[in-house]
Amino acid sequence: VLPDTPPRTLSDRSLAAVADLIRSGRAKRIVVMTGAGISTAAGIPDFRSPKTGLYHNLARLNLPHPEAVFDIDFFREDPRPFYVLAKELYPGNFQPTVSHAFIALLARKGLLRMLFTQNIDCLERAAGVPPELIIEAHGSFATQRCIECKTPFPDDAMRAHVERGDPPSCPREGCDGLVKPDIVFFGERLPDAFYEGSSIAAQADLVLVMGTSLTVHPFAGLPRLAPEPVPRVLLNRECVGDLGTRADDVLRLGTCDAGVRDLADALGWRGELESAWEEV
Ligand code: CNA
Repeated sequence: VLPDTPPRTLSDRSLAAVADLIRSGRAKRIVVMTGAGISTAAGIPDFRSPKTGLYHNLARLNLPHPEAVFDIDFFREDPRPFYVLAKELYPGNFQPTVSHAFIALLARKGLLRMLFTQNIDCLERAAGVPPELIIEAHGSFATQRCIECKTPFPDDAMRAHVERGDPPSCPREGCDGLVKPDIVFFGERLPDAFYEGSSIAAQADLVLVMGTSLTVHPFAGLPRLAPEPVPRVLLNRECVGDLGTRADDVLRLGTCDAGVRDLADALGWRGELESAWEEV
């Protein structure tokens, strides 16, 4: 449904108007919501893009269905496909994109209220977004523990196991549970930080949604928490969620990187953005 009323906060539904809002100081609690699409340019496939998506490529792992790689019951039966994937996605193998650098720049300028990410690649931290401004809604590879007794497992040993594609088991005597990185599998509860932090989305004065299909709940409900007429900007290949239905929504369809560069141009930050990205 397209809005039939003019925008109330923005002068028009354009990135230039969004840039004016930021430059005038009327948007200084920016909430960013991201997904796999901000990392595809780094070489990490997303889930759902046809042909290049992770689900498409998981066929070679002999899974009953692609989502099984993130299914806790399947993991108990056979953790090896997950460890094949973990080796591919493990932090350190990839460099942040200019989209990650843009979020870090917002933080450096004191304009980032919070980044909610569904990604598990830790590229936000690598780009320099301060950890206290990141809510990793689906967890990350940063820590790991036994799936049965929850005993933590050391980082350096984990890295070695992942390198070898060899699922570790619990270091505690008497427990032979499997060890899994603290990333959220299907059916698992999201980290407390997500539930505790989601009210922050309601305090945003500008929302940026980037590189997500907004199909995984409860994350998919976050953009709706921003009250009207808070502007919501979508930088994505396709239209997603209810973005575009409100009078102050701005859609910039295309790659996230092209979108943030356009926004940086409109803000007069382009040189600063490119040099920040080069320094990452
Ligand atoms: P998704 O469902 O695969 O959707 C990705 C979205 O991004 C789609 O709408 C694409 O059209 C769009 N897209 C892809 N590339 C670009 C690009 N370069 N520029 C603009 N848009 C692009 O991924 P979601 O994140 O929405 O799904 C949630 C899952 C995916 C989360 O649980 C993640 O943990 C999981 N995931 C994470 C990673 C990662 O950490 N990098 C990789 C793959 C999957």
